[in-house]
Amino acid sequence: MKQNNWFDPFHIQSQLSEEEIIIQKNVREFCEKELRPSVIEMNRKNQFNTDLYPKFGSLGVLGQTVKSHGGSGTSNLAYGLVAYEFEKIDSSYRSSISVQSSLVINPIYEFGSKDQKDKYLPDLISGKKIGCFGLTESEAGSDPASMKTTFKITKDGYILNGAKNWITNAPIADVFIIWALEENKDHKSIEGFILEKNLNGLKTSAIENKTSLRISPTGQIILNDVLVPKESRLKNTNGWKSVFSCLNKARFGISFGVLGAATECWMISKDYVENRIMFKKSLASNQLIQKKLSGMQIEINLGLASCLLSAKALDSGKNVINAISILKKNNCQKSLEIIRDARDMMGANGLLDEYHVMRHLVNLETVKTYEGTEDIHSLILGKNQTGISSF
Ligand code: TGC
Ligand code: FAD
Repeated sequence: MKQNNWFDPFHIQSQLSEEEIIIQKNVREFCEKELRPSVIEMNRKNQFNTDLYPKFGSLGVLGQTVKSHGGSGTSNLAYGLVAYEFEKIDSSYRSSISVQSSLVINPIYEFGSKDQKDKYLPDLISGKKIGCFGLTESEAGSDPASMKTTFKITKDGYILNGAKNWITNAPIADVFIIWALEENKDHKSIEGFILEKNLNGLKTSAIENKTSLRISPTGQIILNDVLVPKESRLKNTNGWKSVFSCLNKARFGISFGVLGAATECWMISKDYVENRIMFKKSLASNQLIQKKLSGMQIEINLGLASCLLSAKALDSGKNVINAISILKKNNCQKSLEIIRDARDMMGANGLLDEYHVMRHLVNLETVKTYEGTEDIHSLILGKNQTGISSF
């Protein structure tokens, strides 16, 4: 029998292992049960439920590629599929797992001492503790090397001063990964520190009234003469390379994730136009509408096929830095275009939050900006192509 495989024309599902299929199915069921029913209300209230973290932990999606300390040791491809499923519901929920996994558990696992791993990883992987990653500052976004946060070496450890801004989870975090430059040094060596809440001189505040990614708590971290012991430094980092290696992981997840949001909006608008009667026939029977639907199908599937290729390359130990910049930039851009078309096809109803599409659209404005803006990824690719830095 001829099969109409319009949803998965490249047979991506057939490229997944049995384990990856099961993980994706379990995560999809979890998201439908635990996240979807309250997503509109949580977005309206600008609220995140911290009780979700232990549930994410039990589901095995925190630090899922880590092979010790309770991590499930899955493939990177499985991590991408999880991001895809979470972002179908809301980019905020994908952010909550991306930050904890790629930006908190990952640096501790890659660059931490045995004691640091034993102390922090089990609670972060189980979701008992929540983490955040402080790189950006008000005056140092795309160019984090201009940061003002410093550390000074003392006989007991380090003293940190500075202010981080736009930090996911800062207002709810127990564990803070903080990046700082050595005070008064010309060579400006970058170091990472693990800080805990309630330290003297560490304060956080929330950014209120975000119009995008409203479910995800975002905030500032103020460090005022924060004294931390020697053991707080991540000992095995190697300059900026180490910082960027954390970003690679998060950007990889985002590349899959945004396609989840786009797929969701594709399906919502497809259902809408199939059922909406205008000019005495269904909207779906118009050529212009079908062209938009096929445009969505094309870009989502090309995006997913490239994500699959890069995930397989990553899982076989290949360098995928350029692929990640291509995918972070292109998938965000294409997903935003798809979601705008979905909104348009639904007319006035597309503006209502109960149809979800507008929420995804404004969320993707954040996703396009964080983890390297769209233009910064163009410039990274340009630099790697020509050998000339245009920053
Ligand atoms: P550059 O000279 O290019 O590089 C310095 C050193 O780092 C190495 N490197 C990398 N290593 C691993 N992976 C990568 N992707 C790397 N990119 C560069 C590079 O080889 C070099 O090593 P070495 O040995 O030669 O010293 O540095 P630059 O200052 O010119 O870089 C500029 C730029 C613009 C690329 C970089 O600053 C950048 O990526 N800016 C964007 C900032 C950003 O993405 N911030 C993200 C903050 S975290 C966040 O947004 C979390 S949101 C999370 C959520 O809620 O989901
Ligand atoms: P800017 O760097 O000021 O950029 C403004 C514009 O100028 C952009 O269009 C950019 O592309 C363009 N631009 C910049 N430089 C150039 C250039 N050389 N050439 C041409 N154009 C250029 N950061 C963290 O460290 N941890 C987090 O957990 C985190 N979570 C976030 C959550 C949210 C909701 C948001 C919105 C941001 C978060 N960020 C986080 C910060 C994020 O990484 C930065 O916002 C991002 O890196 C961009 O920096 P910026 O906002 O200062 O923009």
